[in-house]
Order: sequence, then structure tokens, then C-alpha cells
Amino acid sequence: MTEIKNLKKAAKRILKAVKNKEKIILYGDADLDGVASVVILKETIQNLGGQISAVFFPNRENDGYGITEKALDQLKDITPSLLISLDLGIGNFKEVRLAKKRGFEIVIIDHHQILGRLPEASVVVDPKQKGDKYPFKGLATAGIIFKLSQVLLGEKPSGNLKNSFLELTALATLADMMPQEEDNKVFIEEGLSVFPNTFRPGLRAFFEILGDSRGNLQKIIAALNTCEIIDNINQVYLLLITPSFEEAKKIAQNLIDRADKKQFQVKEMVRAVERKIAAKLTEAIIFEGDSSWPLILAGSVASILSQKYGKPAFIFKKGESESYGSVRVSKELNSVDAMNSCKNLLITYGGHPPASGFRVKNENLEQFKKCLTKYFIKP
Ligand SMILES: [Mn+2]
Repeated sequence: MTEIKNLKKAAKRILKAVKNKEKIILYGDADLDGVASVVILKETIQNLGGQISAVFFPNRENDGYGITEKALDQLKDITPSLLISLDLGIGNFKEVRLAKKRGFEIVIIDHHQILGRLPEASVVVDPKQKGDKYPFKGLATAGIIFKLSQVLLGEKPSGNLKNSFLELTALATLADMMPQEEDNKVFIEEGLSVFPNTFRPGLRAFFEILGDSRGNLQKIIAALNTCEIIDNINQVYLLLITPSFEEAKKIAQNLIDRADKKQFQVKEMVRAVERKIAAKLTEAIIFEGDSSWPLILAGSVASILSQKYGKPAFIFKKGESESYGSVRVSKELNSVDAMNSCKNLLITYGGHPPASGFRVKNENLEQFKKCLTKYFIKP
């Protein structure tokens, strides 16, 4: 069976770091796929006797997506170190170069679309890169990390640990809305079958609060995918690693409330966008931003609008000098290619063909809209 390109190379590099007691930083996206990937890799490395010096999740709302200069500043005392980026990094050309200068060695493990070239990291694992012969391209990052964990641990993990990794992989694959076929189908079936007996207090907390697990699966996933950060701590990460059932119940309840509130806010924001586009219904794309719109809601709002109006939707939070946005387009279109055709106007961009994001200087917003419109009306 062909393997994911560089998966063994990444495993080797991690084993060397463990053996030499190097500092290791796990730098993950704040959503469930990112958090689950961090948790699985952290517990795998600890199982090998290694130590994690820091775990970091950028706050999308304030810092934007991906590896950021601000984060590298915050981590500067933990060098030299091996920084493993999970579920992000594939588009961070500038930041990876900067990180290397500052004493971080970078390993990127991501599943997002390649943006023409690769960042200059020591190891890049991304099934979508050139020369990757692994036949299935729809893995979530957690799925890649599950496979990495198997390479690292071999037959070693106990049934409990393996089952727990399967649960997290299944939940992350569903949360990331990856295709439910091939490897993912196996992860989902096996993961959900052991899920009701999970040992993880953070997951058992949901059963205690919500009752029967299967019927509430969507609710649990929504709560786990809220990207909630309080006092710089990713609450889903905290939930998944806490040994305390009491603490877990508090966090889980807060995440459930947060997810409910988010759903309500999304509806309100959809109405706000619809008021703005009422006079522009002949335009080829929906392209709207506001300084009061939370970035955290932009993806859900774009998704609803793109389906309802049958158009690509670009929804952004307008900051003082830059804007951050989320993009959703229908299945037959490719939003990453669309932004690729406008890349000179963008600071960063990337993601999956139907769901992606961008960061742009405000002075380029109008040009960006024109460029996108041109791309999408092209015959
Ligand atoms: Mn992901």
C-alpha cells in the first residue's frame, strides 16, 4: 500500500527530537480538526517518553489564521525547537521563512490545497502535494495524524489509547465535513462505535449533560467546533485533556451554550448581509464585510448565503487596516483557484476548494472584488 508522502520522514524527525530531548511545540488550528490533531500527537509523543514544551492555537478573531508573526513572537523563548504545525501552515511562505531565522525548525502537517509551491519547511506532509501517491485525498488532518501515530507507536498503543484516537479522528473528520468515504468511512464507523465508551472525561461530560450519544452527535460536534478561546486558552483543547470530570462538565456546558448562541448570531448576521445585498442581486458574487461582524461566524454565514443564492460568498470582518474573511462556493467551483488568480492583492489565503479564507489590506478590497468577479464570470 502506498503511503502518504513524507509521513515516515515526519515520524523519523519526531523520534529524533524525542530521543535528543529537543523542545517540541505543537501549533494547531483552533477548530476541532486542529485541536484533535494536537491532542493525538501530544499523547503519542508522551507515550514515547517525549515532552511537549508548548501547545499553541492562534486566536482567529485577533490573530488571523495560520502561523503568524505575533505567535512566533510569543513563542520566541522556546527556541531552538521543533515546531510542528497541524491543520495549517501550507500557505505560510513568509512566516515559515521568518520562523526558521528565529530558531524554529518547522514540520508542516496539513490537508489544505497547495498554493503553487511549498513553504520552506524541513518536512511537509500534505496528501495534496505533488508526488504524493496516496490514493485518498479527503483525509482530515486528524486522519493524517492518526496514521502518523500508528507509524510512531507501531503495535504499542493499548486498545484504550487507540480507541480514543479513533474517536477524536471520527469527530474531527465529521466536523471538517470531509467526504465520508474510503479511510474516512472506516474512521467514522470505528470511532463512533467506541465513542459511547470513551474514557476521556471531556467527552463523557457531553453524555452526562445531553444524554444518549448518537442522537446528540451533531450537538456535540458543534460544541467541539466552536474555536472558543478564553484567556488565551483554547477551551476545546482544555476539555479534551482535562482529567477532571467536574471541570469537563463546566467546560462542555459552556461550549454547548456557546454553540447555541453562535447559531442564533449566524441567523442575525445572515439577515444583516441580506439587507446589504438586496440592491446588488445581479452581481456575480456576494462580497460583504463589516467591522462589527465576528470572523468566527463568517464561514457559517457564507455557507448559508452561497447555498441560498447559488453564488460564491465572501464574508469578512473589516479591521482597521486589514480584513479577514471566509469563503464558501458550490462544489463544482474552486475558491482557492479563484483567489490564486488574485494573489497579488492578498496577504494570505488558502483552504479547500469549497471552503477557504483570506486576509487582505482594506485598500485592496475593491480590486479584490473586481478580480474575483472577473474569475467567476469567465466562461
Ligand atoms: Mn482541517
